[in-house]
Amino acid sequence: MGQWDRFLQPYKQAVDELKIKLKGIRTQFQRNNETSPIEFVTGRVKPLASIYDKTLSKGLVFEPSERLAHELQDIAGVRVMCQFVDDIPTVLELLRQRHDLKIIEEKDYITNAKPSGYRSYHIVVEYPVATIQGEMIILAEIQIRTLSMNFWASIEHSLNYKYKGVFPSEISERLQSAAEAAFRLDEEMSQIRDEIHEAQAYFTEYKEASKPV
Ligand code: 0O2
Repeated sequence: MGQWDRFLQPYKQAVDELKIKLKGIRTQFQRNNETSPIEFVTGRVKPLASIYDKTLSKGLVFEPSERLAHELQDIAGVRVMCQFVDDIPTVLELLRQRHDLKIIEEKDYITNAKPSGYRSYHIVVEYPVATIQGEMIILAEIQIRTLSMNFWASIEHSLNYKYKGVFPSEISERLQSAAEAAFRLDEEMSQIRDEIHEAQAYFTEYKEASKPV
């Protein structure tokens, strides 16, 4: 096993465990026939190429080290998608109550969107991973956002990759206006949230009732 594989192994474990735990929250709500504030969860260990880019931009040496583990807080990254903006504080509260992770930093890019138009709520957590050498505390970043924020961010991320952050002005303007549209979509959906929840509960009951015995 190479030194990078060894270094990244506990991050992979942290991502796998956090994904299972966060998906578990959704399952528990569903079992109680309650609407889940979590729609779906994804996670990834930062690819080596992105770790390399970030070490360059932060003036760090590209090698597995304590310093790198401390400075790059999103080597382990998990994303929680919610239907409504109001679900985000609910998810945060559920995470604050847990004893298996410790929130050490919060960045609210929803109240304060980034100049790009990016909106999301980020928390950095300390997460203990049990390894055969003993317990290791891993830093992980959890991004909590609505489906609409996620749609915008994933499109912008792909374009960013293509244009390396320097967008032609027309694309830049379209992205700004798409960010405003995504914001308005969240607002509109919040207005009819109760109606949507009722319809979803009805649909779930209907699906359960029509399952073959
Ligand atoms: P990837 O591919 O998702 O890993 P730093 O972490 O030092 O770069 P900062 O501002 O302290 O900077 O971190 P921040 O903003 O809390 O988290 C950075 C991550 O948030 C990014 O990771 C993206 O996932 C997301 N993000 C932040 N700003 C934007 C944006 O304008 N557009 C999009 N699409 N995503 C954003 P990476 O490493 O950039 O990418």
